[in-house]
Amino acid sequence: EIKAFIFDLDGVITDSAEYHFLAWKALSDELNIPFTREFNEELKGISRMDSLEKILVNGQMSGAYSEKEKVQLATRKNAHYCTLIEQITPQDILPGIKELLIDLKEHGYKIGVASVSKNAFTVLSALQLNDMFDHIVDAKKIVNSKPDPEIFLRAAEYLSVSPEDCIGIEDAAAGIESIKSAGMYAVGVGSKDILKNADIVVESTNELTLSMILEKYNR
Ligand code: B16
Ligand code: MG
Repeated sequence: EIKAFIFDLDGVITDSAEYHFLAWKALSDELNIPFTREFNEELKGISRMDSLEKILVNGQMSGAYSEKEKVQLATRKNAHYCTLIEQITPQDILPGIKELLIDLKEHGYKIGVASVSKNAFTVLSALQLNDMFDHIVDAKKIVNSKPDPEIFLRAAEYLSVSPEDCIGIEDAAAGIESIKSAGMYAVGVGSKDILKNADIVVESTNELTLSMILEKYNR
């Protein structure tokens, strides 16, 4: 019996995924490394340092920087990202999300956030959504980023529900993997081709309603 809903942040609650893209794109341009939207898909749900490594490997530049330099590059990307997210206001909550959260609360479901972003608290504060969640997992305490199930399992633990009673909502392939390996029901937002392993996929967040999700779940 479903007792909790666990949300990804970037790309599900707000489109901060776009700001991650812009910040990585700017860094890649500086380093003369190709960076496309298609490649960016592979970075969704991946931690900051792992993302940088993927970008460098893709540009055959991984050997060109020391560990210390890599940390500096990632810090530079983050500084740019932090400037970009200063623009975020409650108007940037993706369509249907606020309504869904209110509906979940009214029906007594627990609500969690499982974002590997170390900026998740800042983004949720800017959206004025912090109060809606029973628990926001602190990414700083997570060892393995998605697709590892760690962050979704941790969220369930904090919400005191077992994983099989949770529904996870994600926009990234790595995130869907994470939800499925945690033993939860996975709702994908985005393209069916990318989110192949989700139990259900919707194209846009405004299709996410409690009744639709439960209906599909109970089918
Ligand atoms: P930060 P999510 C993830 O957030 C993003 O999808 C991913 O693109 C980003 O690199 C990662 O957070 C780390 O973010 O650099 O802010 O710590 O999708 O799990 O909400
Ligand atoms: Mg995401």
